[in-house]
Amino acid sequence: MSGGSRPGRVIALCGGVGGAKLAMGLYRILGEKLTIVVNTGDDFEHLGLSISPDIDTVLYTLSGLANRELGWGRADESWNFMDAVAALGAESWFRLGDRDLALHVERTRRLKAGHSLSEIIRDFAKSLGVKAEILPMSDDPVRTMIVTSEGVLPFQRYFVEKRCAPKVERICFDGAALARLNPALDRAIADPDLAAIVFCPSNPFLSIDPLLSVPGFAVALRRARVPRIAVSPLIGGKAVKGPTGKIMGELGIAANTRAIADHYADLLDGLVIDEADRAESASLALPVRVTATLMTSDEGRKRLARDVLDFAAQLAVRRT
Ligand code: FO1
Repeated sequence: MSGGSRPGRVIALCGGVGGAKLAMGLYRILGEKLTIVVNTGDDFEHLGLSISPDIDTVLYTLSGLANRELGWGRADESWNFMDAVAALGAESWFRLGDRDLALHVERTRRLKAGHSLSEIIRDFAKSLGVKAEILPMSDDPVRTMIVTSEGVLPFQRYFVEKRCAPKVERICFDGAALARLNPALDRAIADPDLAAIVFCPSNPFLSIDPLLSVPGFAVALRRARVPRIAVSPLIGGKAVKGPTGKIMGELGIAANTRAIADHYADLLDGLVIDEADRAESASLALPVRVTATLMTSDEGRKRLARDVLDFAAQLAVRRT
């Protein structure tokens, strides 16, 4: 994939904000040759609407509509609906912007009419001009539940309402045992043109584990005959944004790149880590690429994506 050769298909596994940044870098290079499998464990029903936060973050990011200040929702947003909801005394802890509402209302209408989430997202992507394939991990409901010191909390109650403050004891994925893997993922993995599988720098416990909890997902990844590479979400033992480091501490796991590699274990052929963690590379039992992983600009996203693809090409050569 390096040296200007034609890139093959890449599958990216992704949660919300951090993952979507690398997905965007990959999209700039690969266009329609990118398949993004997105976490739906954060999905929930709110104010009568079906919300899919991580899928929407990916859609908005790739279509250039993302709200970069908030890290979620749409740019150019107004909040008249939310103000009116709050004035009624209804729940306003989870904010839905006026423009953002369009996705939730139309998704809810179509789900009720019997369309699958995959079909709906395929159509939204087309309407928004996104050429990459965006796949919900499953069309069946999987709901991330956080077992905390304050009881069991549905994901968004923990993440948004409680601002990740309660101590995490365990994380469960309700519905996962019965969920069917998105069949399009099997097809993407079997694609002879497939060149790499990339675990975006999303929270492994909250954003990637829901994907791995769907029966058949980990098996499919193990069967893949292409390099599987993760980008560590940690820089100097801390997440750029979000509670990855805090949760690792609460679960009794050291917040370092070794723990990330151990977490994904035999699903990985290589790990990309930040310069700040270079000293840890000696303790890692798999091939490592050390580079700048902070993505503060579009150029930074594309540069990291290029690094990841170059690393994958290097690992592919080693296999042959
Ligand atoms: N995150 C917040 O911190 N506060 C919100 O009010 C909020 C609303 C929201 C609405 C639509 C959407 O797609 C995402 C939204 N998010 C909000 C982000 C989201 O809850 C999380 O960032 C993800 O679930 C974690 O990846």
